[in-house]
Amino acid sequence: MGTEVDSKMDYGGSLPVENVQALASNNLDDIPSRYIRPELESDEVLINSSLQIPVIDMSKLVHNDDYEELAKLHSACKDWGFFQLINHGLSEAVIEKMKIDIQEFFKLPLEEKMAYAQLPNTIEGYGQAFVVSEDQKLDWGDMLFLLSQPASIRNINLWPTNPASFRASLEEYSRTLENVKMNLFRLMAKNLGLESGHLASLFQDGIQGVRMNYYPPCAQANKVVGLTKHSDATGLTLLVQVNQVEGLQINKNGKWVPIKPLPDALIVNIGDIMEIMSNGEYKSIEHRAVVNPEKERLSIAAFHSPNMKTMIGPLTYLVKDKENYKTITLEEFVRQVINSKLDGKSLLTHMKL
Ligand SMILES: O=C(O)CCC(=O)C(=O)O
Repeated sequence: MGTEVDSKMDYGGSLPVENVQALASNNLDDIPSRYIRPELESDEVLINSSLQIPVIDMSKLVHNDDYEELAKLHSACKDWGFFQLINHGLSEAVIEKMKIDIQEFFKLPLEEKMAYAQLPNTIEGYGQAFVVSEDQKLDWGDMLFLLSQPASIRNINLWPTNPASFRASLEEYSRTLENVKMNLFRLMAKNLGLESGHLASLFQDGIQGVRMNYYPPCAQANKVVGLTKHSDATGLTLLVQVNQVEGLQINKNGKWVPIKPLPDALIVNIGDIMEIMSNGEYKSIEHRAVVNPEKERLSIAAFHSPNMKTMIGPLTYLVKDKENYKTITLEEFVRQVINSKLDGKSLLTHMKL
């Protein structure tokens, strides 16, 4: 969902709410009403559909000019806003270490995890995000959100030391993801008709935040939601599903399409900032996470924003007839994101002209 900030600045945060993993461990007969989502009943989910997001092979793009694959990438960004990236260059071992360590972290007793709890009025650390009022509906999930790149913005006290390898795993994972991000921005710039380094220069030394999600099982899984429908506010998200439990769904023409992650693929999605910069040519798509009745689910989302001096608005070269979005500072944009509840694409709607 994209919540990166410059840690030196005070942007606001989320109200503290109950820990969902602890709540779920009580095997409740009645789920507290704040988690019950009656609106889910009317949603259409394409459970057995063969419809799937495109698969892009990075090895065909980085070393070779495969025009067919480049066109496929362009269409994935325009028509889907989501794709699976294979042969992305991130080593399997790096991903595996990260997956093991985050699973170990969420297994720790609550008191140990709470040593990394969000401080009041911040979004970093262990807790929940985007809770802005006492009567707001809540998600069936906890998270650990950490600013990870550039290294200078890290709040290292919030990086777990148990498991002992966690910090090294996240450091390596986050650093190598930056290469994937830069390669994608070069290719996307080419596809948009920009000079090939244009997007990469805006996102060079940009902010990366990693959100590690834990969704406990819920006996009444069809009544709760792990993560409310939203589009990611940032530029580009790179996501891995940690265990074999599926739960990510994207909104395609008003219907929910469950994503079936390929082993070793990264799931990539366009965020609001990229939609705005491309003046609407690329789309940030609403998505959500649903909960499994029997099994826990974990995912790791890495959000990428431009560097803090970047203005958020359509890139001049991409405004052909009409400018479709306002231009504001990244600081103002981030403040709006952090202090709003998740609500589909509502933030993007506010940016429309
Ligand atoms: O858990 C997932 O698969 C989706 C996570 C997500 O959308 C997010 O963290 O913003």
